[in-house]
Amino acid sequence: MDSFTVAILGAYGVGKTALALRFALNSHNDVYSPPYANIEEFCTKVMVAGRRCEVHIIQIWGDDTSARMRDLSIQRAHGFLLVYSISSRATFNQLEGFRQMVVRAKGSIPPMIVVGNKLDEEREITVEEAGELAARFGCPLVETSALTAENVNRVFVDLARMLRSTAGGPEPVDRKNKHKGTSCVIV
Ligand SMILES: Nc1nc2c(ncn2[C@@H]2O[C@H](COP(=O)(O)OP(=O)(O)OP(=O)(O)O)[C@@H](O)[C@H]2O)c(=O)[nH]1
Ligand SMILES: [Mg+2]
Repeated sequence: MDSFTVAILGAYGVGKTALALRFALNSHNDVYSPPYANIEEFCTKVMVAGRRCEVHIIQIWGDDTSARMRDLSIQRAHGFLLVYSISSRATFNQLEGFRQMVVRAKGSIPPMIVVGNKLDEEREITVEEAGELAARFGCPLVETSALTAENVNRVFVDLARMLRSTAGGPEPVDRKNKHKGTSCVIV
């Protein structure tokens, strides 16, 4: 069975824990390490394209005081969700820094998805603006609501699918091309 570690990064309060819990508690998924024990880190299993896949979820903050722990967590993750809140420009502005943090710690550009959470709230960041940033990052954009569950399952399944298709290993930094054909998934 495929097994991936997914790290959720984003500013304080964007909904990292809410997204992880919403995904894990989705009735279609099978949480075998209960999130109640440690809501910052747990495993769930999910069907991806008809095959079972184990997803290990970790959450990461931008806290300077634990930079070393943070980098170690990033290093053991395979794929990344870079989360902001569509109702908070301050959280959107921090995405670039989170992406740099990942690329620096990994030494490569791993599969990532930009996630605009709190889709149920009043919008401060347009889809176009976020789409431009995601295109610059060379990764998809998906807007979600952990409150209503909209697109939450999809964002994890999409990432798992990306990880499966790049299972040969991440692209090295020196071969990166930030402007290569970007797929921008906007819902
Ligand atoms: N309206 C709305 N509220 C949300 C959504 N996702 C999370 N929240 C709320 O936002 C607040 C923060 O959510 P958390 O999941 O704790 O955010 P976090 O990113 O884990 O926060 P930290 O761990 O403190 O950095 C909580 O009050 C959540 O209920 C969403 O999609 N819509
Ligand atoms: Mg949290």
